[in-house]
Amino acid sequence: QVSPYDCLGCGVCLTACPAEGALTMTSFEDMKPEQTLFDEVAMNESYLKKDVINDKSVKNVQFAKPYFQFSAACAGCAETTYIKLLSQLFGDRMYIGNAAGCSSAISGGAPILPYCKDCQGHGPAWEHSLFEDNAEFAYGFFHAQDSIRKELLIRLEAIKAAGIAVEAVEAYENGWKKTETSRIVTDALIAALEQAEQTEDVKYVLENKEYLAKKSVWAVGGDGWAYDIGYGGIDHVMAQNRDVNLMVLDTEVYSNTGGQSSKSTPTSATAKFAASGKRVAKKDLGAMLMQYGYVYVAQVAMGADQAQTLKALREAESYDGPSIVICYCPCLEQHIKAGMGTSQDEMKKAVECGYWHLYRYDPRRIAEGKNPFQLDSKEPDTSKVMDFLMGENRFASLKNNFPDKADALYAKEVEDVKARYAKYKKLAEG
Ligand SMILES: Cc1ncc(C[n+]2csc(CCOP(=O)(O)OP(=O)(O)O)c2C)c(N)n1
Ligand code: SF4
Ligand code: SF4
Repeated sequence: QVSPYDCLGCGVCLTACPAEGALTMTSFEDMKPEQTLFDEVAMNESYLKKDVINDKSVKNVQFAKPYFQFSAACAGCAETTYIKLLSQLFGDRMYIGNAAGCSSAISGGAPILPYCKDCQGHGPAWEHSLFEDNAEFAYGFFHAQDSIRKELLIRLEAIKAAGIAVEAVEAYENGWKKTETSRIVTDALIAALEQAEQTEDVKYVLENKEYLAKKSVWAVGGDGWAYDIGYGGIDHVMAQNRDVNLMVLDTEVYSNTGGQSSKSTPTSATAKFAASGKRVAKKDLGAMLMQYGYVYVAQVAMGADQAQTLKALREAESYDGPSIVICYCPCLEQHIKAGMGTSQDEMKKAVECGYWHLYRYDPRRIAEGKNPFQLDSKEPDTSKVMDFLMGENRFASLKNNFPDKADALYAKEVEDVKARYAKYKKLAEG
């Protein structure tokens, strides 16, 4: 059910819907009466059917409540699609640090805030960090939680020793860390303690009950943050081997300040500070962090493979260690010729030609004797790279403005693309 008052008319649903022709764009005036249905049915949580909601399939996860709704992003913006999905998966227990950038501007633009809570009062805790310290900022969330929980576990041991709610305490101690059981054992513990003798320790645990269930700590931000300004912090936090997750919304430029070049900008792309085309290859952030061996690293593009995106986000979150998911994000600043209504399709094209690759590096596989690196995208057809580049004015404009330099830079970009695939293929072969 679409909300006519909130639809931006971007047209992404028309190009992304797998049932071709199922959706048609019609005028706002015609659709206005539908708003009541949206407000009274789609937004009514009591109609959510718990049995159809699960996070294991793309279709089913869309029945889960998004805790990120109606942002002020550009129509067709891909950044919002990843944040929305993340919020559907973990929103009721998320702590988010958000680096300055489009994702913070669209998330914290008071008075219209897209983050929300559910009928039980659960929802993401969100805060805007500085541009340069977002990973450290989220790491602070992690440490605060960790310290409080250590004290809670000491109190629970004392409660158990006093013979109070022994079974519920044990179930909590064994189950709080697992995503699937955390909420269940926490609710059971709270219920048991509420019925128990109110000793000082019991009162302490109940006063701090909001900290009992497992939290999902995320640092979210753009490539300017992750590849450039905040990279030192990212490297430090990932190296600590603690349970902190990063989501990089990679638009390949500093989008929020008008499209400046970052280390993520690829060869031959034009951007501010790279008006005559970027000369050097895109930094391979994922490959750099894979070197630690204990960091979960994934690269995704929702429009190319929704199931792989879902899998990567779930794996990153469930990994009891540092994780980073790098998400390809078509953006207004890339000047896609076909328009932002094709932003999901553009991701598909990027992966088909090998401009972008899908992979997951899961350190848990090492203990199972398996290759931790899995290349999820198929062998690309690199003969289509030039078509892809010419479909976006950030590349195509180079030919008009610097005809003497363009061909050499395009050729270098094609070589960069091929070299990247060769590197990943080798990694996948073990
Ligand atoms: C230290 C510092 N330098 C510059 C800025 C201004 N600034 C705010 S957002 C931003 C660009 C963000 O780009 P990116 O991280 O790629 O995120 P995007 O907007 O693309 O999502 C800049 C330069 C700042 N806030 N702090
Ligand atoms: S995808 Fe775009 S056009 Fe389709 S319902 Fe959403 S905002 Fe409206
Ligand atoms: S400038 Fe790009 S990243 Fe920012 S809101 Fe617009 S489409 Fe999204």
